[in-house]
Amino acid sequence: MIAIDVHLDADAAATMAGDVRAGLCAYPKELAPKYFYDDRGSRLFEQITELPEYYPTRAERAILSERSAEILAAAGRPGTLVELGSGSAAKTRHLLDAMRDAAALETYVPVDISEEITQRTAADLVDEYPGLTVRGLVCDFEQHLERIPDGEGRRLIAFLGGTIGNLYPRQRHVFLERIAALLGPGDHLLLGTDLIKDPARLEAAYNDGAGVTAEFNKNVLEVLNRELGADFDLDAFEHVARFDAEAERMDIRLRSLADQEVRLDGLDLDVGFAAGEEMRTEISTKFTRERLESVYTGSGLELRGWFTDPAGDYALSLARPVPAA
Ligand code: SAH
Ligand code: AVI
Repeated sequence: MIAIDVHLDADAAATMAGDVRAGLCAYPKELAPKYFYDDRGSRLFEQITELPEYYPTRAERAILSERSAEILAAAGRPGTLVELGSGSAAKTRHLLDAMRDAAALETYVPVDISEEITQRTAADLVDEYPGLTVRGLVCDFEQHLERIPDGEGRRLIAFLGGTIGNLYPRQRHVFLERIAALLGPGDHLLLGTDLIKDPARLEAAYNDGAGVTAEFNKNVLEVLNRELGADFDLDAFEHVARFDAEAERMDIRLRSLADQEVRLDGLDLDVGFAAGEEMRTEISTKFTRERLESVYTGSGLELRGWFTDPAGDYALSLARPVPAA
């Protein structure tokens, strides 16, 4: 059984228009990473996950393939898996397999801003897991978490891939507080986080030799051209990705290669870019266990389990709301 609720309506179009206007009129200019993910952006991200330089997906898959049964036991054998930013749910199969093997698997709830990939993922999963109910939600998880359907029984909310790292500290704090409020007694959060390591490896992961990350980054300009009638020339920008050691995050930008003016008909806006000017399109925060523990504590959550790959590149952590005293 598949039911997908789509909550990307006129409001979503207005939100995008407002966000983009504010971001392009700010100094320095900035665009939100959620706008990467139209169908092409989702496919480009899938290609990134297979790049030799991009280790986080392989590291997370290694943990899930080895330890899903242990993670699920620690999470109290949930029957419902809610996944935020689910994408293709490629690695999620390890969790679903372990739930099925424990005869617990009932419902999977993918939550993603990209409708195409969510529909494809839902269709694939009902074929692969006979009897599985898929109740998907296409929405902005920062705005519509409360639309996640209530389920019977114990739930695990998974947020994989390190996508939490794409939120600023303030956004992350609000988001985790809302997740804490969603978790009922016995429910858990399973969170994927990339860990701090040699900056050279971090920077290589976001500056791949094949140029796929550059294409993914520039895809946000394609999205604006289509959705907001803009005339960005993709060849007039270059991809930039640097590690900001102080903020402990990758800082991903598009740099204008010339003095240029861009027209956005949908916003009735003309925006000037100077040669060399950089516009941030994404941050990707890297964590330590200590830092994550303090992030959890500040949001009313407590760390209950810590699972890393053998190289210690990446961590999955299990958390639950701090029990009332
Ligand atoms: N979980 C997958 C995909 C990670 S890519 C993995 O680990 O490989 C990030 C995913 O989050 C994309 O599928 C994107 O569409 C989704 N996403 C990004 N921002 C979002 C938002 N604000 N609301 C809902 N989904 C979002
Ligand atoms: C989805 N997110 C966790 C990816 C990351 O690593 O921050 C997106 C990405 N951006 C460039 N490469 C991958």
